[in-house]
Amino acid sequence: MTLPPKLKAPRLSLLAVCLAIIPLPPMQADAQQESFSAYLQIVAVHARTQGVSEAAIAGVLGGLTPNQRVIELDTAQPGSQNTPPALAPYIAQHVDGSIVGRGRARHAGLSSILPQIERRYGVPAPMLFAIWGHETNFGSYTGDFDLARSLATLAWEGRRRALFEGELIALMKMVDRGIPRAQLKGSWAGAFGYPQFLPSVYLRLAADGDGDAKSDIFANPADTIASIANYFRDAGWRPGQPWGVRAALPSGFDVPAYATKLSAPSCGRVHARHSQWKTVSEWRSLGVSPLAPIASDVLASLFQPDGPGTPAYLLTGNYRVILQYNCSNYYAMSVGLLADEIAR
Ligand SMILES: [Ca+2]
Repeated sequence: MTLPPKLKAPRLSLLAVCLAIIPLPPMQADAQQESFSAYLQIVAVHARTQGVSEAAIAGVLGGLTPNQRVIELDTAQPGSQNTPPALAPYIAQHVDGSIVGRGRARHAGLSSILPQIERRYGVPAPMLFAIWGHETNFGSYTGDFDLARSLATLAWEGRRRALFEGELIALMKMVDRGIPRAQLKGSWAGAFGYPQFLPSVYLRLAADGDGDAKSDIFANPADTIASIANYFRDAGWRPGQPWGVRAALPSGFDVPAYATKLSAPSCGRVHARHSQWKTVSEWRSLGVSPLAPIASDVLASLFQPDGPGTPAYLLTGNYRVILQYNCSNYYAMSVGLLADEIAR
């Protein structure tokens, strides 16, 4: 998802991590001065101008009340920490033998269609299963918040009104496309289905993986895998490049000496932890040795998340694609490493 939120209720991951790094404006006092029902009338007007049917507007907005729990979850987002927590414990917890085993089993179960999905989208299948596994444990939890109520509450709350109102209207467009209103359940932050797409992402990128002309990311593994692949292709995945590789550093190598001088337009605190870009051959000439195959002309940044003496990685542009799905180094590193394990 290009935009932050992909949160689900039980786990504090996706949107939570993202929002932790995006400085939020303070709660707008005036945003909630209008009543919830008055605000929904405004949303209805905006939806009409975008061609949403009256039936979908009424179906989505009818009878909604604000969800206090959503506001509590949103305002309880962790603040920015000066020192990011160590990566290794997170990886140990999120890339264990059990999720690797489930990922390999899911991969094997879809093996007949994976070659064509890899050809069509150019993304290696293990990466797609790693995303699916991290998002919803392969569909075992997708959230049971009413999406309309969550999105309307977040929009009304006002801190990111443009984002969430757009998603609420996209939800109405899903109803106009024939998705039953009752099926619109997901995370408190508005993401849903096996890959935890936001409504706008669903409208743009949900894909059909099994050839039945439906793009069902609520219950169909093949469609889920194709949809994640479509997301990755759309986000600029470069076929044939790894997301990153482990790298050996010379003793005493001064990683901070190569700190980036760029500041990323969004999600800056995540990107600021990666070094300057250099080609793999330039890194080699500095003594940095990739420990897995990667072409010499590929641009990569160096990342040693837990400091001197701990694992270091050369990250390619494809790592940034994982970050677009969810802008967190913890998320992206665990997805990349899980994909490597599933592929092994
Ligand atoms: Ca399908």
